[in-house]
Amino acid sequence: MTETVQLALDEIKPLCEKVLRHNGYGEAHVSAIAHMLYTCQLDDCQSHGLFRLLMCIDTMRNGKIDGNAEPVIAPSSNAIVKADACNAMSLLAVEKALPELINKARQHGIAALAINNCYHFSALWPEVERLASEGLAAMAMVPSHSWVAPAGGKRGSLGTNPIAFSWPRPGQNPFTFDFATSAFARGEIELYRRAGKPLPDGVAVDRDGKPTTDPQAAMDGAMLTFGGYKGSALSIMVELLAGPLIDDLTSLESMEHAAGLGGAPYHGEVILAFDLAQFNGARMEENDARAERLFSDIIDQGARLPSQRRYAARARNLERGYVEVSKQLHDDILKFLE
Ligand code: NDP
Ligand code: PYC
Repeated sequence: MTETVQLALDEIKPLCEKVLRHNGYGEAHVSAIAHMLYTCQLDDCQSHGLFRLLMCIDTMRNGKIDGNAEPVIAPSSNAIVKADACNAMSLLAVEKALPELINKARQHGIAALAINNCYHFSALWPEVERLASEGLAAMAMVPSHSWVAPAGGKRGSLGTNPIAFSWPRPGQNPFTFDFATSAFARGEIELYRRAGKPLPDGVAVDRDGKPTTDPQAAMDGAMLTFGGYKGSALSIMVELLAGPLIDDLTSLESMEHAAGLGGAPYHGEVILAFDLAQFNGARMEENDARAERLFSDIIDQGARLPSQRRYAARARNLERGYVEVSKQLHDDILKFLE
């Protein structure tokens, strides 16, 4: 069994902040990144919680990222907000640009935020849930590195390309999903490798294009999309909407940019926001009730909604006041303070 350590909730952010600061991130980025890591760890998102601190530090050590850049939000008269992260992590740009996205969605009914020139390591659900907390439905997408083979192929062309969606629900947590379009996120494969566990079938092929359950062979070979050609097509859509549409890099280009160094992929991000009030006018209540009827019909038959596990984990961790992380990860994080 994996050895774990308990981290009190009020220890998590200070630990992340100390490590990020010690490794060259400026205060504004320290705060934005630590907040994201805390938020994900609180919900037991093991692949994109504290584990991603390792990717943040690797990225800094590779020497290409700017740990102090101030994002620039361009003024616009249409429903598109453009934010230049200026070669920093994406999160500060998102934090600065979301208020303008919310304004524009309320003004136009639908609006888009394009973030350019960012390193990206994080889960997307906190961003779409922030918009849901404002009464907006939202979607977010990013490419990553070209680790994933298209359906029918055997070498990486596509990224792990997550899609997140959130729908606000009056008086309760939103309906949210957030997953990679690859069968497994890269972070999940890394966790299997660290734990010395074999992958399930259908996640990856090795360098020779043969199916593999060995995490290292999977990382050296190519990952597969979920749902065969359907996941593959969705992944291509993410490449297009969060790449050429917003004048930024595809996962292939992000991989080239990395030039063999590790660290976070470098590309853009697109976030869409929909104002339910503008779409519905006086019929908001009826349409909220119709959405709720659908959710009830799903739950009543014993199925669960996405994010229910996460919300339950959050409630449990808040109640007990700590999270559990693997000792191996905790030790690795502490090494970054040496
Ligand atoms: P998972 O496969 O762990 O889960 C994805 C979603 O499906 C969650 O919303 C989850 O809800 C839901 N879900 C899982 N099981 C069920 C079920 N039985 N019934 C209903 N819903 C279910 O996600 P991934 O490993 O693909 O992605 C994990 C994270 O990694 C995401 O947050 C993603 O944004 C991030 N990521 C980031 C990338 C980047 O480039 N920045 C690249 C790839 C991934 P619940 O949480 O409640 O279980
Ligand atoms: O888990 O696939 C992943 C990932 C890529 C970049 C950040 N996370």
